[in-house]
Amino acid sequence: MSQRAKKIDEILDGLSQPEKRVSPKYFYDERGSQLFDAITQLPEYYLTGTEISIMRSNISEIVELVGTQASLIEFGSGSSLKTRILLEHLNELAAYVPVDISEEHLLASARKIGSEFPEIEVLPVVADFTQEFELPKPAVMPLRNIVYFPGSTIGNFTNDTALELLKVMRHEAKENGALLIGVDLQKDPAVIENAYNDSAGVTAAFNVNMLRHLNRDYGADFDLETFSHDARYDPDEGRVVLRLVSAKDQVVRLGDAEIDIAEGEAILTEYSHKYTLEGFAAMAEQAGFRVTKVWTDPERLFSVQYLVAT
Ligand code: SAH
Ligand code: AVI
Repeated sequence: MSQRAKKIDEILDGLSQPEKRVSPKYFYDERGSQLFDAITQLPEYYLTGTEISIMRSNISEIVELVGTQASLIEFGSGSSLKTRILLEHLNELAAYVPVDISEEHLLASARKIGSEFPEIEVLPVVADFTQEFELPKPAVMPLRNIVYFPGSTIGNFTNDTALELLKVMRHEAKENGALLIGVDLQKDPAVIENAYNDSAGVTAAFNVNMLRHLNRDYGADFDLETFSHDARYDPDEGRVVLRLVSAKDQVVRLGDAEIDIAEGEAILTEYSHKYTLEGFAAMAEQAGFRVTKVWTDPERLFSVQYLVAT
């Protein structure tokens, strides 16, 4: 079965569930990656600015923990924005390995990083990191692997799948490796909800763009005008729920399948979990990591954490 046919099966399977859903990884075609970059610049989207300021304020300590001649493996690297802070300060990096599903965007970002940091070997990997994938071997033998997972992308996975993903990262970190991860924290629900309902409508465009991606690459015929963005914070579950709500009864085609969607019915497109420090540490421990350092901002909106393999 081709990769495309497998993905169509996966999408149809999600759309056949009692609560229709499509994995958030389908946000990220080239346009989706650009819209995400635009989200990071929004005044309401506190995550990126806060994480960058935490990284900058603590960079000496981070550099000391990472040590020399490490291989930096980034999951979901996007535009590698925050990585630049690390690359500017880390000593004698063995290699930088950005891993992302958004092919054109990853390759363009990796080329740019390569020209900005000619002394660093940049080895991009186009892969879905929830499936098995091979890591390239750097020319210089790394002394240790540091997995980097910024942006609180971990929050886009349910508890079970987040644990599985942390186990994959633990496997890649190997015996003396570590994980440097950005984790968004629970806080005033209004602050969180605002971040996913920006006044410029960029998050809405990002959400609806998933349907454009499904139309173009997987032969669907969603009428984009008939779906609207919905984002709410569920304090009991500690997560934002993103949905696309249909304005009418309709039938959508995808390959040979026909999907009935009722007026007011929603397609779940993303969860964005917000953690407590204790809750995240407990999950990480189950995956074979111990949290050794947590940096936060003065308002404790966001955290950057350093975990060692146990
Ligand atoms: N790390 C960046 C980008 C975060 S956006 C930052 O912190 O700003 C999430 C990134 O993860 C996107 O670039 C997206 O393409 C990538 N991504 C999401 N799901 C993925 C998957 N299953 N496999 C590989 N990459 C994925
Ligand atoms: C990539 N990820 C951590 C973002 C988030 O905040 O959950 C994706 C996003 N969805 C809407 N806005 C941003």
